[in-house]
Parts: sequence; C-alpha cells; structure tokens
Amino acid sequence: MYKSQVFETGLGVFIMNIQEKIAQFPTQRRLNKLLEAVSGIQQLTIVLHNNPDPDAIAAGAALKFLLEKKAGLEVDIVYQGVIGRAENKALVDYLGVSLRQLSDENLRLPENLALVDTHTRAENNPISLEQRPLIVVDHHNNYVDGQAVFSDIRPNIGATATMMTEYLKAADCPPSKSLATALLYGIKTDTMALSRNTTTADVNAYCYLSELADLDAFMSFDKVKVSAGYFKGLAAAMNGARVFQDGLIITYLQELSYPDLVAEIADLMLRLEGSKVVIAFGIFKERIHFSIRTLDEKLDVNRLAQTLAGEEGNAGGRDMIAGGQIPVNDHNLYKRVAEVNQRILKFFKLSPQTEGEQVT
Ligand SMILES: [Mn+2]
Repeated sequence: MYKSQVFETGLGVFIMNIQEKIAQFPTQRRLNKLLEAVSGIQQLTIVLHNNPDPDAIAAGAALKFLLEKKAGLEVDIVYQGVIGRAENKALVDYLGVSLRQLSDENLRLPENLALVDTHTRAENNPISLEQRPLIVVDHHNNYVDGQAVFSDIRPNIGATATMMTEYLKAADCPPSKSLATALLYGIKTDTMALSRNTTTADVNAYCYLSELADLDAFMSFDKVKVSAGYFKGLAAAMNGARVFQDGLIITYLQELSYPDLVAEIADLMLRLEGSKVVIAFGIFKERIHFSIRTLDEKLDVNRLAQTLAGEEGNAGGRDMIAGGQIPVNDHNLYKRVAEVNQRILKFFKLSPQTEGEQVT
C-alpha cells in the first residue's frame, strides 16, 4: 500500500493525530506548570516591555485570554512608556483589550505579576529586582529566569506570540478572530514576515493563525495613516544619515515624536543599497533612544548595544536587532550625543574624525 493511501485510512489519521499529540507534549507540560504558578490567586497583572510592540501587545492579550478562560483569573495588562507607532495604535484599537499606561511617577506594581516579551533581568520593564513574577514568557536572552515561579524563555523562537499560540492550542482554547489577527501580526512584525529569526514553530503558528484571523484587518495595520511626526523624523533621519565603510550607517534623528521611531527608521534604512548595519538614535523625554539593525549575522549586536549605552544607559539585543536608552538632561545632551557617535566609531575601529558620506 502506498504511503498516501495509508494516510487516507482511519489508521493513518489516527497515527497523524498521535504524532501531533506527541509534538505537543512539551507545551502541555509547560501549560500545566504555567497554570500551577497562578493556582490560588484571583488577580494577576501582566507587564509588557516598555513602549510595547505588536508582539508584546498580542502575546500579553493572549496570556490574559488564556488565564481568564482556564484559571478564572481577573487579569489586567500594563506597560510603561508610549505606544507611538501608528500601526501599533491601530492594532490596540482593533484588539479592544485595555492596556493601562503606568505613569512615570507611579510605577508601583501589585504583587501578582507576569512578564511578557521581557524578563526580570531585562531593563526594558518597570519591575524592580525585588519583585518575583509568577510567570515569565519571553524569547529574549538565553537563560532560565530563576527569579520567576514559572518561566518559559526560548531565545530561538521568533516571537512571543508564537509561544502564546502554542499555549492556546495546548489548552484547547482557540483565540477569537481579533486575538488570532493580533498574534499573526505580532509574529509578522517580530520575524519581518517570517524572514528573520524564524523557526518551524513560528511558521506553524503563522499557518494556524492565518486560518482564524481577519486577513483584511491584518493587512490594514500597515496601511494606517501615520502622523506628521513620522515624516518629520523621516526627514531628519535622511538628512542626518551618514554612510561609513563596510555598510555602516549612523543617523541621528534629534527630537523624536515617539520612542520607537528609531526602530522604524533603522528597519527602513537597512534597505539602502550596500547597508549592513544601521544605528538610528534620537531624543525622547530626557533619554537618548537608539536602535540597531543588521544583516551581518556575525556582528554581536548585544555587545554593540551595551557599548553604546555605556555605564549610564541600558541596552539589549539578539540576533540582528538591538536597542537601548541613555539618560540625558539639558546640560549634557550634546556631550552624550557626541559620545554615542564616538562609541560607534570606536566599536567599528574607525577614526574619531571620520565623518562618513551623506545620503541626501
Ligand atoms: Mn518579541
């Protein structure tokens, strides 16, 4: 009997089901542990990374959905910073899940916490080192988060939305149309449409979600109107961009209308012919925000980001993406901006006098 015929029979389908179930074993175990971590509590607060992106927003909403359905919890989602990108705002509006912005003055968090798309050692979230979250689900950095009651950190996975999709499947808790759409968009943006840091798990989740999602809504996020601030930033980025040897591009955007504009610009400038590494930076609320994108797999972007941030800032990155912040004030702003430039040139072993070529 041919293999295809075997799989058309009841036995074949049975075997395929078993194979799928075996593949789900680790997720099932993780799901049980995740639910154990919140047993006996009624309320939980999910903390996303600062200036949350679509992956954090979608994965956070998925964890809320899962814990409300499977553990009967009351769950709210909070974040620090700004949801600035027009696409991300459109996603939040569409998703209809309320996300509470923590004010800079009042960062006190309740006791029962979950971190999503970030972890306890990352500096891009407001939780203090003394706080022990019940849950951490993330795909940044390669270590077990011993500080959390339950942690699932898988740095090889392209998006936290992929991990949350696995949980929903294992829990027999299919996402609603809007949640599936958001998760799909989270995977799309974190993996640059499955072209960067992508694993089979991401592709599987993507296929699964495509069936459930509202594809018109999914396509609409990238076509949403953007603010004049975006074009202002774009103009500053183009005028300020300088190209150095080996495809290094540095661009200083000055005042940012929202912090993650630097990431948007860095992604865009990586399309310039010959570019291999882009570093975009600008100022938002007494901080220099910088973003790094590369096509060079050998470049240690995390080390580069740490170098730029220096002692006074914080940074992190993985694979081909990194970012960070450096505090500034009115007095040291110019000095700090010059320092960032010098640190980049030094990292790439370029002379401090090198000026690079203008793009425009
Ligand atoms: Mn992510």
